[in-house]
Amino acid sequence: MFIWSLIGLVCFFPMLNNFKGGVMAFHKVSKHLQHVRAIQVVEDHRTGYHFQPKHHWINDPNAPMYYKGLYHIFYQYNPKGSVWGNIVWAHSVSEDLINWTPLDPAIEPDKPFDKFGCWSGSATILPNDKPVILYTGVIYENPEPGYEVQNYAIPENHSDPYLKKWIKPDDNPIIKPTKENASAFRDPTTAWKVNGQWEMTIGSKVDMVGISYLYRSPDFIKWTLVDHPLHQKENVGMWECPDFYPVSIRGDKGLDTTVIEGDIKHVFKVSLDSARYDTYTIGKYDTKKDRYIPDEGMIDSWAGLRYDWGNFYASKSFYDPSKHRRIIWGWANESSTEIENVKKGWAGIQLIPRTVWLDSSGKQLLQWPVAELESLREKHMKLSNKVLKQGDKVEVKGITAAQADVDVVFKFRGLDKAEKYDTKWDKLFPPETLAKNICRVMSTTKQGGLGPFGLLTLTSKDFEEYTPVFFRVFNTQDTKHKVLMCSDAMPSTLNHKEYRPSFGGFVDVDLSENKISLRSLIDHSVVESFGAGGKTVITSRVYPTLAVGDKVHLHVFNNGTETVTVEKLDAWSMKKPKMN
Ligand code: DQQ
Repeated sequence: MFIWSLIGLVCFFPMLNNFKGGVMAFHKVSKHLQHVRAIQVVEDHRTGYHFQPKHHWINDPNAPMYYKGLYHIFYQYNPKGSVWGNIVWAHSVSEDLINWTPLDPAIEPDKPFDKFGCWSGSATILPNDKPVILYTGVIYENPEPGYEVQNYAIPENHSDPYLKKWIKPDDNPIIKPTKENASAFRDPTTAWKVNGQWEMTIGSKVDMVGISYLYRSPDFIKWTLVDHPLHQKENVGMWECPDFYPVSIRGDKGLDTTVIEGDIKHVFKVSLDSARYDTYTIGKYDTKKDRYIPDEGMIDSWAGLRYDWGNFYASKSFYDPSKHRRIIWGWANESSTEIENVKKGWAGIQLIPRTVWLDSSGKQLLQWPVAELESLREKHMKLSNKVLKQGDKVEVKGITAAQADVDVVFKFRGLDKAEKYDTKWDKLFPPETLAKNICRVMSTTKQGGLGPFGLLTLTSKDFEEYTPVFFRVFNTQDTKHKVLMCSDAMPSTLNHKEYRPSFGGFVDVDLSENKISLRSLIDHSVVESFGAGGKTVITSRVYPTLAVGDKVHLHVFNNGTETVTVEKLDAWSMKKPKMN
């Protein structure tokens, strides 16, 4: 016991320094724990319907694709322990993105060109239905994090819809780094075709300049570095897991990566290693200059748009031709300590896959959980026209509140009571953490005007623990109103050693109908919330001590002087799918 506490202390304090944008900095390398196999799987905070293997550590989703009637997801996995290390490409398949069957790992570090790591990458489906995976291999460990090259892998048998066996041909590596970026050169994207050649991009940096190198190939095997990057940006640090794809400007249908012209815009997403979140811009792919150019007004920096304002990283999208949609997968790390992860025998989940499309404003993306998730809904409770005065909390009874899907529309009489936006916040907090800092200082217990109102998820009986997801509307001088959405882990657990960030994001929503919607996917230690139809999304990981299993409650609440009405609330218990 004493030894565990000692290790806990030693590991916990340095870890706090690693929290920058909210989640942990580049995979912490804890060699002494990498081979500590799970002796048990602690169920308390394990998710019921999110993607998880049976045990051990997972991180980035890799090469998602749809092939011969099956969805494939590969992911970074440590088969030997519950911290990052010994990474292989684990592999699962599904008919519906919800029920998953595990297969043997597809790519393992057993060749000179990936001996020290099989890191992230993507799939491209070449003509005649031929998938190819591009991934990063680490070939020396020194200096850390290693010397990174790009490899390819192909299926042994194209007629096998499970794509069980992958071959790593001996002409790998197909791309080597330059001297400048040998240890910051990873995560190749899905390729597209331009001017008769294949192109793809790889994440990198030089000093603090984030770079997305562009590579070109006539045959997918011989790749040459193009003399300019697809995109680059100073003062942002390493760009991991870039993603580059077209979105339609007419409606919500997804597009294959090979679509490069027409009524489209392009999305360029990177995972910011130094800040630990996924940020994107919307812009134009100039096929003549062969460059990506963000639209005017896009913030191309740490303060830019995010898929998710909470615990969400290393995402990857793919085009699903069977339903004409683009889907993104994202990883949510634990925010518990490594020692806790080792003790519980597992770490990391993939969030529910989200359909993604361009908002009609053209200024941001919208995201929504894939429709197939609704097949897990069972017991259904409803509320309608429930009036919430300041201080009211109303319990949503009769469902499994620890494993639920809740969809609610709040209505109010007007915006007159919205409290004044305090401009000193703009001076106090940098733009990239402005929203989350306001959420921290203006928590649910701070009475407001219009808001805070929303959901109290994962609540213990007497409110010792709760994870609130809520809105606050502010009156500002220049724009009409600022809508803030928060997901606050601060009161989520009595275990104050846990990391409990108050995540937040602004919502660019039209309130002229005096309504706003919120959907939360609640699953034991994760709350994924979609504000205003998917305009702002926030994921929190939390570890309650009392609000566990059947002791969990769910409430709607209002702590603003303006009365708020729950116009309509639907809440469902969620079934457990077949999960690996
Ligand atoms: N995780 C992988 C890297 C990637 C990072 C290694 C992002 O390829 O850059 O597990 O989480």
